[in-house]
Amino acid sequence: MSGNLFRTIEDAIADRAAPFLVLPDGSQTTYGEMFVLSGQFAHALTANGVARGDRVAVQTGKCAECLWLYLACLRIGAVYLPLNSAYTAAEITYFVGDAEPTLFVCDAARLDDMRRTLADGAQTVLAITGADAESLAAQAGRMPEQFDTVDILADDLAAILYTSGTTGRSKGAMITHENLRSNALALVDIWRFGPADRLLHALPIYHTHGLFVATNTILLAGASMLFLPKFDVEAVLNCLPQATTMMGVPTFYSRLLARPDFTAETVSNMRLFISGSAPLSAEVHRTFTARTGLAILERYGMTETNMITSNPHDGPRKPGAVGFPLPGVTARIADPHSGQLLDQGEIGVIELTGPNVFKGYWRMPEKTRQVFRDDGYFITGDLGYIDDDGYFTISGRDKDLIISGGLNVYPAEIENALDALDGIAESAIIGLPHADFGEAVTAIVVASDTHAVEEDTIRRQLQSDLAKFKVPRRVITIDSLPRNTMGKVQKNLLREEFVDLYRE
Ligand code: MCA
Ligand code: AMP
Repeated sequence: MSGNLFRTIEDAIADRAAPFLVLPDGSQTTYGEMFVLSGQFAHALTANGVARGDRVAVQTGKCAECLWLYLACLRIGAVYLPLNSAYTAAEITYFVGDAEPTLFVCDAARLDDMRRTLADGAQTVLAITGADAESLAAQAGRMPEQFDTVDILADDLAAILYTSGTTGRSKGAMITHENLRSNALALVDIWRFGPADRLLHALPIYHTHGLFVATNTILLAGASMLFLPKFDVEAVLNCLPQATTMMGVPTFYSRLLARPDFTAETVSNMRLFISGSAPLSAEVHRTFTARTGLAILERYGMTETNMITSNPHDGPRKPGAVGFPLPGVTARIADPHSGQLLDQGEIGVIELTGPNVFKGYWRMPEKTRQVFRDDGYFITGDLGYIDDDGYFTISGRDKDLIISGGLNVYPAEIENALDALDGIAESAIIGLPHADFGEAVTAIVVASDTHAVEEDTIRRQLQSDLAKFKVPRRVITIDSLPRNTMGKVQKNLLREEFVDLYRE
C-alpha cells in the first residue's frame, strides 16, 4: 500500500460518477471530477515550484477550490498549511516566517495586501481564484487532467496546523498521511459512513474538524457533502432535509435549538448529529433529544491527535461524556505532575498513544519532548476520568485555554498583547460561561495610572494585531489581581467573581 493518503482515497472510490461535493445552488462535483480538478491543481503547484515536503500556506474563505488545493498537496506530497481567515497580517507574518512556505495562497481581494505583507519572504503569493489569469485556479484550468499521485512514505507530512500554547507562541503541529488515514478510516467505521450519506458541512475548513474529521471521512466513505460557506442557522435549517448527517461545534446545536422551527420534522432525513471541539453541555444534549428524538454523538479530539474518543454509534450516547478510545488508540488517565497512572474513576490528565498521534511541533524539538511521556504517550492537557462503563469524561483542563465557539484562545497571547498597551499595568484573561459561545474571552485588567481604562479603546487596539475571536468581549478594570503565595494569578477566584457577567 502506498503511503499517500490520496492513494487510499483513489482505492476507496468505487463509483466515480457519484457526487462528492454539492453546493447550496444544487451544483455538484462528482468524484471523477474531483480527481481531475485535484490533478490539475497538483500540476499547477508543481509548475509553481512546489515539491514534496514543501509547505503551501492557505488563507482564504471557504471554497471548493481550497479542497482541490488540499487534495493536490496530498497528491504531490506537499504540506498543506491552512490558516484561519480571521488571522491578522501580524499573525500571518509569524506563521509564514516560521513555516517558510514555498507558496502562499489567499483570496483575490487580499492579493496586493498579502504581497506587501509578505514581501520579505521567499514565497510566491497567488490568489486562489478571481479574474487574474495567474490565479491558482486559472493556472490549474490550463493543466492536463491526468496526474499520477506521487508515492511517498506514510510518515511524510500531510499538513501543519498551528495551535497556540501556554507561552503564547504558536506551534505548528506536524500531521502525517498515516495520522489522517488511520483516523479517517476509524471514523468511517465507527460512525457507519457509507456512499449514501450526505454530510451537511457548515464548519470552516482551516481546522481539524471541518478539514480532516469531516472531509477525509466523507472521501474515504465515498459519500457526499453539502458544502455551506459558513454556519448560518437559516441556511442550515433549509438544508437539513437534504442531508443525512451533520458535524458541528456545540454552538451550532444551541443555535439550532434556539429556533422554534427546528423540530423532529426538520431532521426526519437525518441519521446522525456529531458534536466536538468543545464540551457539549448535558442540558443541550438532553434538550436536543427531547426536541428531535435523536441523541447527539459527542466525540473528543485535538489538533495534535485528530480524534481520540467517541461515544458509540450503537450503544448509549451519554450526555457529558466523550465515549471510548477509537480503534487503534489507547488512552489512559495519569497524575498530571508525576505521570503515575490513576485508577478508574480518578481524575487526571488524559494521555494517549496510537497511529493518530502527530509527529511533533515544527522545528520545536524541546516543546515536542514536553508533551510526550518517556513511554511515548502524548499528554493532552485535558483532565478527565473513566467511568464504571469505560466512558471517558472531560472534567476540566490542566492548560490555560479558553474555547470560544469551538475556537481556541490561549490567554498568554492576549495577556502579552494587553500588557504592552499604554495604561495597563497587568492583566488576566479568563473564560466565562456564555450561552452562545460556551466560554467568552474576558479581560480583567489593572490600570497603570489613575485614568480609567477605556474598554472600547482597548478592544480596538487589540484588534489591529489579533484575530477578532481572540479579542476580549469585555474588559473589566479592578484594583489588583488576586495572587497566591507564589505570586501566580488566581484565575479561579476571578472566574468565580465574574461568573454571571454574560448571564441575563
Ligand atoms: C466569530 N466570532 C467569534 C467566534 N466566531 N467570537 C468568539 N468566538 C468565536 N468562535 C466573532 C465574529 O468575528 C464577530 O465579531 C462576532 O464574533 C459575531 O459573529 P457571529 O456572527 O456570531 O459568528 P459566526 O460568524 O456565526 O461564527 C460563530 C461560529 C464560528 C459559527 C461558532 O466561530 C464557527 O464556525 N466555529 C467553529 C470553529 C471550529 O471549526 N473549530 C474546530 C477546531 P464582530 O461582531 O465584532 O464582527 S478543531 C478542534 O478544536 C479539535 C481538533 C476538535 O476536537 O475538533
Ligand atoms: P484544538 O487545539 O483546537 O485541537 O482543541 C483541542 C481541545 O479542544 C482539546 O484539548 C479539548 O480541550 C477540546 N475539546 C475537543 N473536543 C472536546 C469535547 N468533546 N469536549 C470537551 N473538550 C473538547
